[in-house]
Amino acid sequence: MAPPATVTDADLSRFDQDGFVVVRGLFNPDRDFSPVVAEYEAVLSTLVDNWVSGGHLQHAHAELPFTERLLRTVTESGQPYDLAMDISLPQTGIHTDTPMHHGPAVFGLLTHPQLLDSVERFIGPEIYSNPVQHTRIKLPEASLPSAARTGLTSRIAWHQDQGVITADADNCNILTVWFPITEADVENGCLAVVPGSHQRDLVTHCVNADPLALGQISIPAPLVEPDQVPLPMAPGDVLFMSSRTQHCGLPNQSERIRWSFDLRYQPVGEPTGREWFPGFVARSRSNPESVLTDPTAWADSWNSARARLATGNDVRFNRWTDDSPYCA
Ligand SMILES: O=C(O)CCC(=O)C(=O)O
Ligand SMILES: [Fe+2]
Repeated sequence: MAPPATVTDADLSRFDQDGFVVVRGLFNPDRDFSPVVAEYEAVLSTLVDNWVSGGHLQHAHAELPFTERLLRTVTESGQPYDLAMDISLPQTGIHTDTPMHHGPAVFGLLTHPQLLDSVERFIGPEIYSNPVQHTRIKLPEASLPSAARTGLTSRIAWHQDQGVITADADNCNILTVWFPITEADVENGCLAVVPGSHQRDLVTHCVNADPLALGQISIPAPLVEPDQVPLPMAPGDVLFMSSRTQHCGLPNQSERIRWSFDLRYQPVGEPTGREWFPGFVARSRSNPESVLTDPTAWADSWNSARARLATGNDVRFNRWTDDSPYCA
């Protein structure tokens, strides 16, 4: 068997130069993703039970594997599923019962020792798990019911991750870590990036630059740099990306599901750009007792955040006001 992949010095130089690097075969998909898939099977079963009992769906399709079952039950019910599977909360409209998912298998991914070894190569040994972390399970756009169409389930317009956090974290070293659970290719909507764009500043983002991107905060077309490169990736591969690298998620024009996680890590002690959401210390040599190892405590931290945010205290995630001429 091949030795497990690691981040090499050449990978780090490429990251400095291009603003991203893909490390192939970092996860062992069978070993590392099976518990995650099993956890999401259970989440989907609960959703399906509710859709059936609510009269939205006739057949539970319990015999199908996860991705096929999701595709069938969502297209037949027309129901949204994204928040019930996502990690982070949405930016607005949080209620006491806003769906979210914080299961032990997802916590296991966030704290996966080999993933943290790799992250350590980029940001050092004091590692904080930033609460901007999502799973995006994208149906073919042609089959996606309109009620289920959100930024988590469809294409993602061009942006820099720095543009979607608050400005207090502008000088923080936040590393985006993106990896597919299913194959991700040009047809089903892999990421595309602009190599070297991280060497420039944050550019203007608008709230409604791209009508196909549902009010996502994104870079208006004239400010997206032309050298755009798609990044097909296989399960096991991991993309490490700077928060200033221009990137987008291509539309899923296939008949297959495209499922990925995007996580973020930064050195302990810096602002996260989402101060209302809970992060945690994932690794620390200087203060090992501060490391969170209990998935239940992690889930509890999100439960508390949701309860707090549901009281309606206004939080402001969006730094953009659309007053640039580019946003007209
Ligand atoms: O998965 C996608 O389509 C977009 C993900 C993204 O923008 C990110 O990981 O920062
Ligand atoms: Fe992004």
